[in-house]
Amino acid sequence: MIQIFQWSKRMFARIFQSKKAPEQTLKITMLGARGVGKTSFLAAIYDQFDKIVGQANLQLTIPDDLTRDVLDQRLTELKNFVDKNKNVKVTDGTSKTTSPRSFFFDLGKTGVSPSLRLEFQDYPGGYMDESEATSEQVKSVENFIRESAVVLIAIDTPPLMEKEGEWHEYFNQPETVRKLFKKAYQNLDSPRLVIFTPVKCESYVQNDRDASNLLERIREKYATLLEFFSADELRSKVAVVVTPVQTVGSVIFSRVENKDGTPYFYFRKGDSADKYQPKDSEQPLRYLLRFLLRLHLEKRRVPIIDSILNFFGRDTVLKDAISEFANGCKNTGGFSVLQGANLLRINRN
Ligand SMILES: Nc1nc2c(ncn2[C@@H]2O[C@H](COP(=O)(O)OP(=O)(O)OP(=O)(O)O)[C@@H](O)[C@H]2O)c(=O)[nH]1
Ligand SMILES: [Mg+2]
Repeated sequence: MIQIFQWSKRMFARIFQSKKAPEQTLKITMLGARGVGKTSFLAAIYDQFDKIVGQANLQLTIPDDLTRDVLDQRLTELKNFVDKNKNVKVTDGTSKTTSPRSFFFDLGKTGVSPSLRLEFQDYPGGYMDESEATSEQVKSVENFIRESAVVLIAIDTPPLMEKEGEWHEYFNQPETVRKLFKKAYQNLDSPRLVIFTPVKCESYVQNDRDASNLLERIREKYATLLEFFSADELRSKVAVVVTPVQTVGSVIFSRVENKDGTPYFYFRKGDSADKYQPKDSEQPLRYLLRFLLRLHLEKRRVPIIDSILNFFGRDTVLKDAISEFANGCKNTGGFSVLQGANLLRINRN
């Protein structure tokens, strides 16, 4: 039944999707160390396409077979591993990314050719790690950051929150992240959006008190990176937001086991019948479109995305649809704008 539904969904998407590719591409980098959950987060966006389709007269489609095949496979793996197990070890069930790869999502008005291509740059997290990657690999990640108007920093949340953050550095490598930004954002000539995206965060966003603890911990454990963004040269150019995404939705952290010095994080389902059900995975998209719209409204000249901004001017229906979608950005319950609210303001008041 589910297969028939998915097949019909895909056929409808293909019928409504013309072969014409969008003229404009927005580059987005997925930043994060090995295994933090970058590729699974992209799968969660894909799974929640329906939340965007039909809403606000917008639709997201996948233009190429490779993006679809890789994300379909990842979704099947994630669903199986949630369905079959009540207790889940985090390294189970899915494969690592072995080389840099772009994932393409096309965005446009419902029923017509898409207008804007979102290119998510994914890569093996090991490329960030100076101790094991070649200097070319580290350089390639630095270039991805420099060329992208938007960077998502995926944070593996349980190591950040559990055991006073004892395993945070081991898993998330915040210092490596800071060094990469420091190099990539030298002499920055145009505004950028940085989205901290805590993933696997189900246990930490269920009530306001937990969610504000999460925000506080991010402020504390990424303090040096945040200081860098708020320094004089960057403060007016870099907007920084936090959008926690529940990338599985139905599992919560249960325990850490230390085996020969290596920590393993385990999760469990509240109820063994619970299914894979990501939540809020469209929020980073809402924020990134809000950022683009603001730049357009300000009539800023932004070298890497100038043509996109002009394009909005020619298509007011698309602009209105994006504006409606962007108005749905959450700003409570762990969602927050840490810097550069003026780069995200789209309403007159
Ligand atoms: N419990 C839980 N596990 C997750 C979640 N998202 C990803 N995982 C698991 O975390 C592991 C790493 O996820 P990936 O998405 O492959 O991580 P990555 O950042 O792409 O890793 P590399 O490709 O090696 O850089 C996988 O075994 C996933 O099954 C989540 O939301 N909850
Ligand atoms: Mg990956």
